[in-house]
Amino acid sequence: PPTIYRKDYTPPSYWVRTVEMGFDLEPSATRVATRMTLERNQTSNDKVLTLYGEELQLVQIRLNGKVLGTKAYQLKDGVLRIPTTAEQITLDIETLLQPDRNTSLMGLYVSNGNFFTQCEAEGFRKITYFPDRPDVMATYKVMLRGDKKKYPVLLSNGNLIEQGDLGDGRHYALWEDPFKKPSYLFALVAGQLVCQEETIKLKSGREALLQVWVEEGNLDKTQHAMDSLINSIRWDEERFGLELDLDRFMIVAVGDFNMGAMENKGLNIFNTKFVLANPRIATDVDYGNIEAVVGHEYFHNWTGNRVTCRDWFQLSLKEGLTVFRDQEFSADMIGTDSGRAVKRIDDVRVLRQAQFPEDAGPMAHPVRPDSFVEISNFYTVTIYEKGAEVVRMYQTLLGRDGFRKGMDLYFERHDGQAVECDDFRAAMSDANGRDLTQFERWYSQAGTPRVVATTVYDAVHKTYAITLKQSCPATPGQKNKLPFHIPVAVGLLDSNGNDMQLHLRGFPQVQSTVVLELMEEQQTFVFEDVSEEPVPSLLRDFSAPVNLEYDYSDADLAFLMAHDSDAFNRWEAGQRLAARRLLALTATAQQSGAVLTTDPALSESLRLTLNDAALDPAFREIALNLPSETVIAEQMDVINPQAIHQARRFLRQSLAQALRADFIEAYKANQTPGDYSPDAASAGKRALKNLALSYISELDDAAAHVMAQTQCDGADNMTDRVAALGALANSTAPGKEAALAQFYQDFEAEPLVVDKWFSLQAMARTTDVAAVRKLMQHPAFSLKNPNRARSLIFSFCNGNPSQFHASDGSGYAFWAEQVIALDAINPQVAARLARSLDRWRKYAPSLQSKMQAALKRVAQTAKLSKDTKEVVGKSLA
Ligand code: B3K
Ligand code: ZN
Repeated sequence: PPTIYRKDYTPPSYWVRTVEMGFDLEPSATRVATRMTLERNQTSNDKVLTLYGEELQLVQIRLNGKVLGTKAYQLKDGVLRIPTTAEQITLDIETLLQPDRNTSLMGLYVSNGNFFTQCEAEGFRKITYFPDRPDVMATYKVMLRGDKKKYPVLLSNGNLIEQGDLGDGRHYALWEDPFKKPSYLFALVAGQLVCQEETIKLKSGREALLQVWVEEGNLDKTQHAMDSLINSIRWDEERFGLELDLDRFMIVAVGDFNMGAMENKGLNIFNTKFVLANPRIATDVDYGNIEAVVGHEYFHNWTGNRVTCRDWFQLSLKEGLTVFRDQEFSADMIGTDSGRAVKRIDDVRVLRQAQFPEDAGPMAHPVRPDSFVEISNFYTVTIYEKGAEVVRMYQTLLGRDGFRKGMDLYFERHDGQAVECDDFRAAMSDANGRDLTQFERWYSQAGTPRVVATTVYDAVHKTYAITLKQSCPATPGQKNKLPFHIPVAVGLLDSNGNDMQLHLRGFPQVQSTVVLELMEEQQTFVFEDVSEEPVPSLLRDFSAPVNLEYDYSDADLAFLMAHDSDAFNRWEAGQRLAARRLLALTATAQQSGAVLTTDPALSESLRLTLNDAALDPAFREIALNLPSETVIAEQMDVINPQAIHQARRFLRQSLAQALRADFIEAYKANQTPGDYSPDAASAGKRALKNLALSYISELDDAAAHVMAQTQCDGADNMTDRVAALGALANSTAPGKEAALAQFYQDFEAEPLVVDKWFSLQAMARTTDVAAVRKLMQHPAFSLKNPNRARSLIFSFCNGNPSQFHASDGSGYAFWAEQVIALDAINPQVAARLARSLDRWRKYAPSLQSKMQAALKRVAQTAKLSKDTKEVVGKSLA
């Protein structure tokens, strides 16, 4: 398959002005009639109109009313070329689709008897031939026709203009979207659905109808999504002055979906996982995710839809920005400073857990990639999460008001346009009179920068010098990197643990946190009037997506853990201390016959945090969580998954022993009696309580078993139930099998909970490949449903490293089998799973060779999708 390059971008030869579509919905044969009016792009010299189509049965093409014979166009490899230079064209295209056989879940497909679409990035071409590229924007009018009993609800983008009966049991609905949009934002939904609705008044006084559509029987699970939508609308009005531009905004939940959700104009389509919630089936984390994803898709209405991407290389223009917006939204919804910090820590954890490894592996790519084979493979943590960090850095550099000015200018300049990441940077720069030329490198250079800090205190002159030195590892196709523009937020703690007032040489302002701008390879920043040697608090609030190294002593870290006014760095200090300990234990565990030993200093520091009533429970929970096996793995030259697992388990067990009484106390003190509420304070208490349970359960003794069993039996909400079941699943408790069976029986009818049941078993310590294979035999398992495949297979391959990396290579053989099986069903899902062996070169040679063999086995499979081919090809390269 060909590689597409950013440098090859050319504007389209024709603009599409209007699109009218008629759908005759039948699962096995849907007829689509499309009429588009096109206008020649005066700046183009291309004498051909180019359209794209995939897996379509072409019935007829008419140009200005005349049927086109096969000699009047060229159709090859999904590209339809019509030679023409006419100024205005009306093109009619009729296609025939088989939605019920569409298991890729791209284009038009059937899920549980209902019709849904997914068009981003290039799914519209599975519906009709079209100039399916984001810089071609048109207004759409859509006529849906179908059986009235089977498809009583007919939805598309925009406003409902007309509906009625057709006779012979069929009916129709006509929809019109007043805003011009790229084809990737087209959507239709048809089927047996019901909705919760609400009318709200927007800031301008206009009214808007909000609906959340679900299958019958799920109406008791829509309130939280509706609340989240209303909160999102209010937040965007307040924070960015952006109002909903439609009279009607719909969210529809579907059980078969490739990713989280999709921001189709006025008709967002969601994975059920990010809509359905009530205390019985959803955890606190689910509630938080639903709020974030509802917000994310809603915010796309401005950042993505009103202003969209010129080409798919600019994907982070909308995704990085919209993730930043949803992160800020979630933080504001919690409201407290400490809650904001916990949210920030959570986001950074995701970055380190998933994006840092990506940036260091064979699929590393810049936030604005230079090339791709299959764009679906580039909906990555780099585009999304690192992209959000890049947007956050503007705010760090320009301040909140400066950032807002930049946003306002961005919309003033580009509303209704398809633009580039550079346009966003220019708006930020121009609105603030700031030179952001060098900042561009965050978009063009891949890899996680490394910043090494060294300090010198001069007691005579009372100066404190911080030298920062940056570098960036080579990534595929990028050997040498130029210096980035890195905001490094810094504070200095005096010996009492208080923030010093900082006098940075050359800067008039005195503050307790200063943002140093590192622009050269190496720079020294000097603070004056520093009365004693401070402990530096570096990269506060994680002000840049870099690896910051500084030679802290254990005592420094314990001191920062106890005193730093920056909550992020309090957490960070604890993580550094724990990572240091885990790496040492891992090194020991690799020597045969070695004995692992405990570290009283670390447990004492953690005890202080655990028992510090001045800290929010949510913060204490996150601070007591040790760095994950994946995060530790990334810090090793050669990864040994079993040794890491052994070390981490040992440390958890020894903490459980040392702090048992404290954990029991925390468990008791953080009960949440009364009706369940997902608010941040209650969720934080549950999180700390369940963290205590999970530590106590590491001891795997009778008392721990009773505790977990009691909670499992008595829980009145999913958060507590699943936490207790997880503890049991990882134990040798006598009631473990019965508890698992009971859970399944109780929630058999709730697919999202059955997913949890699979996932928790997939990640349990004792679950090996054989056990996963056995679970695949369960009647509820299916490879066709992405959520289900993810819950078992992905959870095992990505979430159970010590078993997946079994020394006999059985995990890899299993992985290859599943990638191949999935690829025949759903290339996007398969290509995601294919990423699990990304880091194969970092393992010991004996494992490496087995991983390489598995990768080769996949690569050599006949009829592999280009999605999976690109991933395994790059891994092996
Ligand atoms: N924009 C969609 C992602 C579409 C992925 C297509 N493979 C969801 C989102 O980011 O909001
Ligand atoms: Zn998005």
